[in-house]
Amino acid sequence: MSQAILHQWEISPFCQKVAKALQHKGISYQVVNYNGILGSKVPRLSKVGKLPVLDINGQRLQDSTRIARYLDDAFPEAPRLYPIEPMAKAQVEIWEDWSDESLYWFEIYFRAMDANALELAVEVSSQGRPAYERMMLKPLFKVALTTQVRMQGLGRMSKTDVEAEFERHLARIESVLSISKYLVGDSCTIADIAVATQLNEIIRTSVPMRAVILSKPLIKAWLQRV
Ligand SMILES: N[C@@H](CCC(=O)N[C@@H](CS)C(=O)NCC(=O)O)C(=O)O
Repeated sequence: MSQAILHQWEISPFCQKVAKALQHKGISYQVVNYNGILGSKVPRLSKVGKLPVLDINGQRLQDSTRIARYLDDAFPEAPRLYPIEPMAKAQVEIWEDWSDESLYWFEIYFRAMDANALELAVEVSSQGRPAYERMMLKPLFKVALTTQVRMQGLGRMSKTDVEAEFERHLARIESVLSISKYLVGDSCTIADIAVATQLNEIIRTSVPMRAVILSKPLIKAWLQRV
């Protein structure tokens, strides 16, 4: 197999999800980052225009879930991301979809609504780029994230209500981890990778939410395992 290339933003949970999925499968890869103004090249990488994009075996794949499925199909001998047993597989896919489509918005909310979190996100997203690009990125980031989260709906809710909903999600994860080592059964799957990468991105930039997440002992230990 030729070397896989992951086109990514370091700050993107979906890109981190693919990086961890590749590591789980034991596939070596190189990373191309689109920090700062290099982000203007992303729309040319695929029709959808989002990251992650993975070049592998002469193919270009877009979307973290499609990539994860491909990795299991193309490398069946390596540790699986999705279980074979249908009920477990369905549960894994539901966790993954919930994480990508719902949990993700909490991360965007906590970044858009907190000046410190936004500052950290801009810092990571402009690493290796000239200082003026960082200055340009900050207002663009703020407008993009705020608009997205308002359109989605969380951005129109009170901070207290959003934090209470997030706490409920954490309580559910903590409760599942009190009966099994991973989210579905006793081995790490894409469910764990998808949820953990979203939580890790919240931990990375949101100081208040970092404390909330890490106050859950089972989640804290599980994040270290995943
Ligand atoms: N469902 C996609 C979501 C990817 C996604 O939303 N990526 C964001 C970065 S976190 C992106 O590329 N945003 C740029 C845009 O929407 O134009 C996946 O799982 O890969």
